[in-house]
Amino acid sequence: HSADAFRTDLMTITRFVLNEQSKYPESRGDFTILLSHIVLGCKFVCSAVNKAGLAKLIGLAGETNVQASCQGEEQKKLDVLSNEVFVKALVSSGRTCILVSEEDEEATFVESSLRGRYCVVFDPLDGSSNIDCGVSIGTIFGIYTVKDDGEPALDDVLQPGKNMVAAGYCMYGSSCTLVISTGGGVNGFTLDPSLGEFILTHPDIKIPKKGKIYSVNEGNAKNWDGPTAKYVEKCKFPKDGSSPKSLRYIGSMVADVHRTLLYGGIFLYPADKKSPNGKLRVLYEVFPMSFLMEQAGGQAFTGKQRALDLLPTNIHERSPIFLGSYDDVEEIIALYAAEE
Ligand code: AHM
Ligand code: MG
Repeated sequence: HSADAFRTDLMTITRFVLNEQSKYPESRGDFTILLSHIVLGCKFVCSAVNKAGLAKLIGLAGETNVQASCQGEEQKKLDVLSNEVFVKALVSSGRTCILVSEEDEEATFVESSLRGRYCVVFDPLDGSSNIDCGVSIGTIFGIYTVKDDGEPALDDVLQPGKNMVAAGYCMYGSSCTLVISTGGGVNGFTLDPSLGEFILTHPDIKIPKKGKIYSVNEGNAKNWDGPTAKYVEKCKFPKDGSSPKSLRYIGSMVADVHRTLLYGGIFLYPADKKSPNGKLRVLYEVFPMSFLMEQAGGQAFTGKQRALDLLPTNIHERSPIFLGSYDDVEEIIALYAAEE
């Protein structure tokens, strides 16, 4: 009967979140409104990404730039466009007060007439190196509530990841998939383009306890620290009689994390001699993905501590990150502990 139920009783993301929020008697629907504005941003970016390959044909990038570095222009446009759409959608929701975007140097403080209780940190279009060849890219977001009723300040977004009230990503891939957690597990929704609605397709996602895949940019191996190098060596030449792991690396965090969540395994963006803090940004990359991993039963570790315990001091701060299946991350934790 369940197949039938799915076809005629569609669980849209709005309906799902309304159901969840109704468990809290004090809920005023603010979160649902905020989320519907995030969803609008995702739908817009999805449609823009899908048209990007046709840009020359339909004149999306503008006629003036056709000869020169048309590709570069389009790419820049898509990043900037996505950011503008998200910022405007979030501000106009009337539910936000501080926005931090990977695209903007400074945080945006929402003017008082439109101000709400939520702070949103986001990367509007992550995986920029993959745009021009049609490989999956995504949006990542995390949501905090302001600490108190005082004047909003940067401190309201410089909170540890464990304080997030929700986190998620939208992947623009072979289908458009939105994965979100509000702290009670992880759920995945797929955009039905004919309806323009995200429908629940991946209820209560749990990451396998142990996986068979590792995901890392091995081109950086020469500069890795001891534990990272030892771990990857173990993946390739296990000494306990188990089979070697497979390597999968897309270079889009959203796509690599999405596969890790569904299939299990580990995603690494470690520190190296050139970048002692790794590459990925704490607020809008490391925290949301770590939040989702923990909610799905996995772990996220920085090389020093549980990722969600980190207290950021700068909105664009970076951190090394190891996340994925519980047992796989446990191994890397042990290797770092042995270092000390
Ligand atoms: P970006 O914000 O410039 O797109 O960089 C972030 C991306 C992540 O999506 C991905 O995990 C990582 O950079 C890949 O980096 P690298 O090319 O160094 O392997
Ligand atoms: Mg990014």
